[in-house]
Amino acid sequence: MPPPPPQGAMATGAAILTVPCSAGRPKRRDQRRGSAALSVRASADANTVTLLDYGAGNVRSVRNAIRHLGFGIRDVRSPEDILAADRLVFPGVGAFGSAMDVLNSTGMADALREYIRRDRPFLGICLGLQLLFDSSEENGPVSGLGVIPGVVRRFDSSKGLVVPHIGWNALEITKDTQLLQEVDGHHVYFVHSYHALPMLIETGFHQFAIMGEASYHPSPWATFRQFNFTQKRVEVPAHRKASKLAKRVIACLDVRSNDNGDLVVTKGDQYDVRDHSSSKEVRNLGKPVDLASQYYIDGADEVSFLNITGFRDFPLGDLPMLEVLRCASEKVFVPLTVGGGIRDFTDANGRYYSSLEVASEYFRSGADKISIGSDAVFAAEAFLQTGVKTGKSSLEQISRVYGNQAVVVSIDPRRVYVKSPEDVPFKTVKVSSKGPSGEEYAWYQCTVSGGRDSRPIGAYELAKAVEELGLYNHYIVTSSLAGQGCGFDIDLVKMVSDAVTIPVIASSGAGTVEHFSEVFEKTNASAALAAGIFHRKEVPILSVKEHLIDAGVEVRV
Ligand code: 1PR
Repeated sequence: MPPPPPQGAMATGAAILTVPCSAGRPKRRDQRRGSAALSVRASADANTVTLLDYGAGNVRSVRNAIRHLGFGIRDVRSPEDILAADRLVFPGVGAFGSAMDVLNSTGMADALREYIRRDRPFLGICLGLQLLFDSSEENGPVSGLGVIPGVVRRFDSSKGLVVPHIGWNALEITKDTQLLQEVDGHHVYFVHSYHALPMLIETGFHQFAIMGEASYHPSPWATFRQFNFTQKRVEVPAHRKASKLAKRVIACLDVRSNDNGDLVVTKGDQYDVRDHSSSKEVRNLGKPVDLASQYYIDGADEVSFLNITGFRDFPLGDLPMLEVLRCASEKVFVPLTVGGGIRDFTDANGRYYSSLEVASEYFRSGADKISIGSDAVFAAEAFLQTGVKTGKSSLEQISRVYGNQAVVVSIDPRRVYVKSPEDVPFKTVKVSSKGPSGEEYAWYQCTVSGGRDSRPIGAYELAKAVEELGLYNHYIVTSSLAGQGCGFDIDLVKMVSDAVTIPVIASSGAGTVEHFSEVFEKTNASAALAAGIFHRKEVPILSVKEHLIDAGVEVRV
């Protein structure tokens, strides 16, 4: 498997503590001393990296990166495995509180403190960095491992900052470090709502680096290559100038079985995926893994899979779909989002599966984020009726365990024209082109089950409700213009992206490169998603990016 190019580097949140040092160590509270009861086993093989994967998310691409560098992987099964490690990688995934619960209940928290106290090579990625701090505000305050004095705070969105900070951004490197050698000057991927604030005290470690905070990045190849699990130092000039957060171009693959039972990428014309010819076959636009890999090579900033029959079939029964995800995660080194059918489910044998179990299987199979459509509508409706946050909706359950940055809400509304805003109890917009009877206004009615059923809630009300539920994630705003090629629904995307501080992905309707610059110029969308235009090879992703650069929109190239 060829290594991905450096511009695909996805390394933004790591702490490295290496090289034994006895001087200058700060006084530590008792909990920082580690457990005397833990024994030390013989050292692990020098060609082996020990991986602390506590099962909360996708570390599949981290495994791929380590193997690519020629190392074997030893999984941590017990606290003793941590103490026996020659080099430890901790790709923390999920929410702070649940990760600390697992570390405390398994005795791994003490082992980690002890391992770091001994200044053994340690690479903490994202949450694996945050957990080293004293505490986090995430669902808390929650106490952390207390290795690094300081706290983990949520970004302040009150001044219009879009939170979570998601996407490809440049780094401002303020300290020489070999680790950032290959990513310097390139965009790297961030997904985080929280940032670590270390107290400025002597840490007692010779090499101590923090690269970004709290972000998740499934394939930190370039950083891994530089970490390379050795002590070699290379001087890198500091103080590089950072660029803006890049606008993203996302390729979306609607996946389902065709009539022969093969999983294919298809494309609906306003949700209708069957050919208009007499055969009425499901449109087959290619194989999911092949297309996803091609889009990654072509420069897609993210790839989304939608299991579009998931709303009626049980997604965990769809083993080929899970296999697609596994294979794609070995070839696609940008974030993978998967949606379709995430909800509570009882199978024919009466076995109950929570939406969390369904999502967990997607994460285990390689997803970095999951997207929820229908179930988010029901959760928002229930919340608006009762005003009560039950904590039981799929959104809340999954966010609690995997972190709210891992959950995307997919809004699938249809435009309903009205003569006046007073005609409906929903937020309306003055539309840029009038309705069939000259109507000047429209509201956007949410649908479920792949556009089949309309619900008594608008896209604006859904977006606000999800935000109030405290789910600071991400919206994909699809529209009934899907597959039309006549441009994004600017009125809809503007309405939603002006209403919330959560990043919005504009989806549906792209037919030319100009449609991409238009949506970024006229709305606050952070990303634009398209399907048909890429599947039908009408416009390559690179042409979209070149056009955006010419139009003055910053993108990752
Ligand atoms: O409701 O949580 O089970 O999620 C189901 C998901 O599957 C939803 O996001 C829903 O939009 C999607 N879905 C279900 N049926 C279809 C269908 O087409 N028959 N896809 C469908 C509709 C269209 C997008 C499309 C973009 C870009 N969504 O997936 O890729 O609109 O299209 P374009 O660039 O070609 O215009 P749940």
